[in-house]
Amino acid sequence: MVQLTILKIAKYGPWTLSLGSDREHQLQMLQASLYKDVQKLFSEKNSLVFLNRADEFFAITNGLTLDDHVEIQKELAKNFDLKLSMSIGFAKTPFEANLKAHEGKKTENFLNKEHNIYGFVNGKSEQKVTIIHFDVENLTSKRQNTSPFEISSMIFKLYSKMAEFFLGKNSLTFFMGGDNFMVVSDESASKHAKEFIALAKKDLGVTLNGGIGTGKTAREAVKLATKSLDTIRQIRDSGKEKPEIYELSCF
Ligand SMILES: Nc1nc2c(ncn2[C@@H]2O[C@H](COP(=O)(O)OP(=O)(O)OP(=O)(O)O)[C@@H](O)[C@H]2O)c(=O)[nH]1
Ligand SMILES: [Mg+2]
Repeated sequence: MVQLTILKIAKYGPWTLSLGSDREHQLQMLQASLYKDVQKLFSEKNSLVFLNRADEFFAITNGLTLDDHVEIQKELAKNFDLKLSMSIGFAKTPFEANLKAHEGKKTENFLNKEHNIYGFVNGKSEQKVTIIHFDVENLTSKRQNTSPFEISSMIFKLYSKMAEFFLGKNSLTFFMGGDNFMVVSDESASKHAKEFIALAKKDLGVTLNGGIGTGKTAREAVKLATKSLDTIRQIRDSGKEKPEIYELSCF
């Protein structure tokens, strides 16, 4: 079971208008500081937060209870005038957990009205999450004869293809910066990762490495996924033939 929490700034649209038209720099600073606090508060509870269009975040919250969410809302209220809504969902796959969270908000299924928390919470019941950390092989060499903006264009094409492919596998893809992507996956991560690595090579001429991690919490899964990716690099740098994917699990 994967549990995720969708965080959204409440009544953000009308509030942004209240700032007048010289507002973009203020909005960017607010979004960056909000992200920093949200990542800090959730990661302290062994979750991990993924940016989704800057005014919305996806936290993978395996093992977190409703009380944990209330605690985080109270902390955020100390630092920000704006309020966040939280919608929690859990399911066998990340995409279905996202649907449950969405349904909880849409049908106003309150878990805690005072703190704007909706949805369905699994808390400390059976939890398991698999995350794939993808990284482009040797992007540094591409920088020699391709300009920064053209690199970005290629990375976003790759992001678009990856998001679409993994959505078809009930999995959620996030861009982490640089040439890094993370996919919150279902249980068939290695099969799907291999398929996508072949597709990216065929359609975009991009070589990817995929580190896979399975843990009880998001932080544990991400730690193992990144360790897997670093293991691929170590094998490559030792002169041996590198595997395309590598997998570690705490189970
Ligand atoms: N989010 C995130 N970004 C990273 C991480 N490691 C590196 N980066 C970013 O990715 C960029 C590219 O670095 P690398 O992927 O190490 O460089 P590379 O030339 O592609 O080398 P290899 O991936 O080892 O083939 C860096 O400039 C960082 O911005 C990571 O673990 N997480
Ligand atoms: Mg790379």
